[in-house]
Amino acid sequence: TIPKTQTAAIVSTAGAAVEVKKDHPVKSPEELAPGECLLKMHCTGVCHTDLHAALGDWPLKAKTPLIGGHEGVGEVVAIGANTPNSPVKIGDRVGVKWLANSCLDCEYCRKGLEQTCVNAKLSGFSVDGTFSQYVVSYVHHVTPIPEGFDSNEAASILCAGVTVYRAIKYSQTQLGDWIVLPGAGGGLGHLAVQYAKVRGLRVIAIDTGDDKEKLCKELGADVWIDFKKSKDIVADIKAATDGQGAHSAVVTTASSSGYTQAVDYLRPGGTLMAVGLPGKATLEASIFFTVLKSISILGSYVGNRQDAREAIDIAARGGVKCYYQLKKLADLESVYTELKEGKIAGRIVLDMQE
Ligand code: 8ID
Ligand code: ZN
Repeated sequence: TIPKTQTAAIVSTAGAAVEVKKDHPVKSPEELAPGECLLKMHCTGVCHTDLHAALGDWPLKAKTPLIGGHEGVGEVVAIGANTPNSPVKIGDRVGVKWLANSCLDCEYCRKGLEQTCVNAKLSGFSVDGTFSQYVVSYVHHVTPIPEGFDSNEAASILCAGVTVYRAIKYSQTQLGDWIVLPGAGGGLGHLAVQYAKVRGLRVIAIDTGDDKEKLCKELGADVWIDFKKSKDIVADIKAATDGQGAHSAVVTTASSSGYTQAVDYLRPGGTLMAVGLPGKATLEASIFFTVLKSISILGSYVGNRQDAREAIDIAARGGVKCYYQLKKLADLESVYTELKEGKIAGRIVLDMQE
C-alpha cells in the first residue's frame, strides 16, 4: 500500500540548508495526470548539479521549495489513469534522470535533442526529484533497468554516466586517441575514465589528491596529473602525447579552472567537450589558435532516452562500474559540504529503503 506521507529532503529557498521532513505528502495514484507514474525509490545518487540547484549559483534558478535529486532508481507503483501506450508497467524497476519529461514533438525532441525541449521538465530542478521516498515521474522518460543490474550500481549512470557517455560519443575520437579528463576523480569523471577505456581511448586523468589518484589509476587511467602539483599542465600533456597534445578533452569540473588550458593542450583537429557547469564563468580560449588548430568546441548536455539506455546497457554488462559510498538521506547536507570541498572520490549514493 502507498502511504499518505513520506520522508523527503527539502531546500526551502536558494542557499538554505537541507531539511529532512518526515511528513511530506505522497501524490496519490488517483491524482496522477496521464503520462505520470509514481515510483517507490530504492536509492539515488547525489550529483554536483544538486548542489548548484540548492545554492542557486546558476543563471537558471530551480523551483522552491525544492526536492532535489535526478539520478535515482525505483519501482513503478502506480500509473496515471488514461495513460495511452505506456512503455512501462507497475512493478517495473526504472531510473529517473535529469530530463524528467519532454514533449517528444518539438523540433528538438524530433531531432533527438530532447534535453533542449522548450517544455522540458527537469528532475530536482523544475519538478521535484529523487530525494524523497516516492517520486512522480513520466512513463515516456523513465529508463528501464535491466534485470540483475543492482539499483545502487545503476543510480549514478542515470546522470553522471549518461552525461559522460554522450560527451565521449560525440568527442570525435577514434580508437587509440588520447583524451584528457579534467575532473576525473569526481562523480562524472570517474565514469568518464571507464567509458573512455571502453571506447579504446588512452586516458589522461586530471584531478587532485591521493584518493582520486588511486581511483583513476585503478579504473585504467594511462596518465595521472595532479592539478595542484603540476607546474605546467600543458607541458605535462604534451610530454605524454609525443609532443602533439591530446585529441579531445571532456571537462567535468564544476569550476572554470578545468577549462582554461584545454585549447592549448589539444592537438590540431582536437575537440573540447564542455560538460562541467560553473554558473558564471566564460570560456577563455585563444581565438587565433582555435582557428589555426581547427579546434571544435562543443557543449554536451546530459543525454536523450536512447543515450540513457546505451549508457545503462554498458554498465549493466560490466563495462563500467560506479564507485560509490552508500549513505542515508539524512546525510545529504554533509554530502553537499564534502562536494563543495572536493572531497568525494567517485559518487555518494543514498539508500532510500531504510
Ligand atoms: O549535462 C551536463 N553537462 C552535466 C550533467 C551532470 C553534471 C553537467 N554536470 C556538471 C555539474 O553541475 C558540475 O558542474 O558537471 C560538474 C561536475 O559534476 P560532478 O562530477 O557531480 O562533480 P564532482 O563529483 O564534484 O567532480 C568534480 C571534480 O572536478 C575536480 C574536483 O576535484 C572534483 O573531483 N576539479 C575541480 I572543482 N577543478 C579542477 C581542475 N582545475 C578539477 N579537476 C581538474 N582540474
Ligand atoms: Zn547530475
